[in-house]
Amino acid sequence: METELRALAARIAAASRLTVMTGAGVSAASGVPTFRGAGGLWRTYRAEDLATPEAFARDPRLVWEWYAWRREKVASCHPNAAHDILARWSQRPGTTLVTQNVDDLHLRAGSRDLVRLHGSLWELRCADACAAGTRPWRDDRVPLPDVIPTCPHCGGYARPAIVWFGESLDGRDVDRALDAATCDVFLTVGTSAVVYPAAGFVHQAKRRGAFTAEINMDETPASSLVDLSILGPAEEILPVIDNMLA
Ligand code: BJW
Repeated sequence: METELRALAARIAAASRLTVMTGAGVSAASGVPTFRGAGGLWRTYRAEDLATPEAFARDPRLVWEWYAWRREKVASCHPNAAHDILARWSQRPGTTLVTQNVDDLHLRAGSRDLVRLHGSLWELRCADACAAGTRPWRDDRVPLPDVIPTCPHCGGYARPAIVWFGESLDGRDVDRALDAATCDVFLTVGTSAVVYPAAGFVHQAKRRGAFTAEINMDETPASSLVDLSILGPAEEILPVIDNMLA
């Protein structure tokens, strides 16, 4: 393991362009539930019932109750060592942090040049896509005053500014992530690598000649593709690599 970690640290030290893509596993040590695997959110709830536009159209109250619960949970969580180290690395020119996480813990840790592919739990937008309400607005209140919040512009329902299944990601975010896939080192951390288009970025990076690596508790579909697969918790592995860089 130490040889692998030293090899990765050497690659990172030499990289002009470093891209790190994270998933829910990075926030697990902060107490934010992951989606898949033991204790994952999808073990208790069906994605189709909660994280699709159809689910919101069918029962906005149920969907908002789920989001209110998650906002409350995340509000009491704090960035862990993995967020802190990635925030520090993000200050280095040429580094891009791409996340699938909606908890904003990378932002709270002070990350720069962050691409949030799937939106934020802390932003809302108009569910009817009224002209002024398509631009997300921030709302950190916990709890929100109304079970179903409304759009300040048209008075219709507001919804979480999160990318649900079957919805397109913001084209600008995808472009930034694809641009960052042209890099010297592409490191993927704490993601099950099954949700597209995010899961495809490491393939792009590899095709474009990047050294690719993964840090995860378990093997994923990306493990056999990457140059280096490191099994272990991100909040323990990243500090070891960071020490090797010092
Ligand atoms: C640790 C750890 C520790 C634990 N240290 N590690 C191509 C092929 C097939 C399907 C599709 C395709 N293109 C599009 C699709 C459809 C769909 C999709 O990908 N489905 C797959 C499930 C098959 N994609 C979409 O619908 C996307 N839209 C799109 O592509 O639009 C165009 C289009 C539409 C329709 C058809 C075709 C094209 C949108 C995806 C939006 C994803 N949104 C969600 C949830 C939002 C709800 C919410 O959060 O409120 O985003 S899904 C959920 O999964 C969430 C996450 O960001 C995302 C990824 O999960 P992540 O982060 O990987 O978490 P986990 O839980 O899965 O994994 C955690 C990992 O951490 C595990 O591996 C652990 O081992 C590890 N771990 N502790 C290190 N301490």
